Amino acid sequence: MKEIIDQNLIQDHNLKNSKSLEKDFEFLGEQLQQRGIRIEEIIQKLDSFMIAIPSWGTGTGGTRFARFPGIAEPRNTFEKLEDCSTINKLVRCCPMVSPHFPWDKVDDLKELKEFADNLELSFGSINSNTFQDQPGQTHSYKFGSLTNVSKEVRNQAIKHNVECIEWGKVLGSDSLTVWIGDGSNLPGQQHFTHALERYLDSCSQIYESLPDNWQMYLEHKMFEPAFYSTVIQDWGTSVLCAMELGPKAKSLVDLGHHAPNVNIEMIVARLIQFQKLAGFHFNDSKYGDDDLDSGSINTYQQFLILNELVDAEYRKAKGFNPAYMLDQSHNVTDPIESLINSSVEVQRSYLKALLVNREKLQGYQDENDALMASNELKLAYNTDVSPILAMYRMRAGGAIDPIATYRSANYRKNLESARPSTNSNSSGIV
Ligand SMILES: [Mn+2]
Repeated sequence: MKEIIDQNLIQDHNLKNSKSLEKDFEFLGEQLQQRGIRIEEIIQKLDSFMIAIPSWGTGTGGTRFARFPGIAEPRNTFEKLEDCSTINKLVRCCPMVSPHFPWDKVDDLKELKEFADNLELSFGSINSNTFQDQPGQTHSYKFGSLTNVSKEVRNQAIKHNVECIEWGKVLGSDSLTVWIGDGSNLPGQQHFTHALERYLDSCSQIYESLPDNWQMYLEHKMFEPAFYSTVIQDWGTSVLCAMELGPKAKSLVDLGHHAPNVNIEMIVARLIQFQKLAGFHFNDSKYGDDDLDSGSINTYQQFLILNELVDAEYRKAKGFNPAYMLDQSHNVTDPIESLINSSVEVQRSYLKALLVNREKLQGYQDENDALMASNELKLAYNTDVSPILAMYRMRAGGAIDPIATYRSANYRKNLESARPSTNSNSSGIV
């Protein structure tokens, strides 16, 4: 593949913007200095804050009503990696791809690993898929997978997860993310307790196949595809299962998988306290969805979540090492643009959380000064950290303005003939 986003293009764009960026960065540095914050220390923190791209997010998403594909969508895993590389070249904070099997299964996984290596990409958590039937599959998941009443069906789902671990080992991953759509659509359809017993039994068999350095991320979701009850419906059930399974099992927090108005940042604090926070699927939602771009709706909530993470970093909380990933559906935007924007929005929340003066906040808390405690958070949240984000990208070889640079490359147009439409409807969101 011809390198369409090349360094020269990025540098040409950066040249146009670098002078004003230097000025903005210097000005912000002076402002932060007055608050006792050294901007160079803050910007360095971004070096270790990386967000994985979900391979399936590179294709246009859809709803159960329709999908409206864009041009030059990736048709296979290799092309998905090309798009992930394009994103990372521009933002320099997304060097990992989280694959989804069997969607991303290729004949030669070593070839895929080499392909990723050449693009300076590595593989994040492996996602299994037992929420839909695949062509040629012996048993159907219509009535569940790991919790199905039939042992044959459960064994098929367990086998798939164990295979995912094997494939992940070849790709250099070190975690398996398990989300199941199992549940029921009518009261009485499923015995709540027996279904969860079957889940634990199935997961413990998968757990036994985990290499020593691997973790198992349990992802919950309140509803959908099951609309009356879901087996792993909330963080309580998820963490109970993680505790039953063992230290390698942890709870994954997908921002869109909670009941409305739930205090997600508090859930995050609880999971950190008990060393059960696996990581995140970042997205945003307005109603009961998990599909909108990160930071597009509830930016303060996203900041408060990152605030808990930075607090855990600050306290050097035991066992704290969460994995960050985006998980959203791009129905009307170019997925590359949404993933660029979203990764930067998560970085933005992280940066703002770094600006909170933790000693001051602790002081206000100890004095029961609710108003000033809130104002300390707001001071950080209301600071425009855009110059730090842009400076980080420029120094790392990325684009000061990644969207404008991407658009000027005519990426999709240039790939249109190489990637003809397949009318594929395989994009999913979990
Ligand atoms: Mn998810």
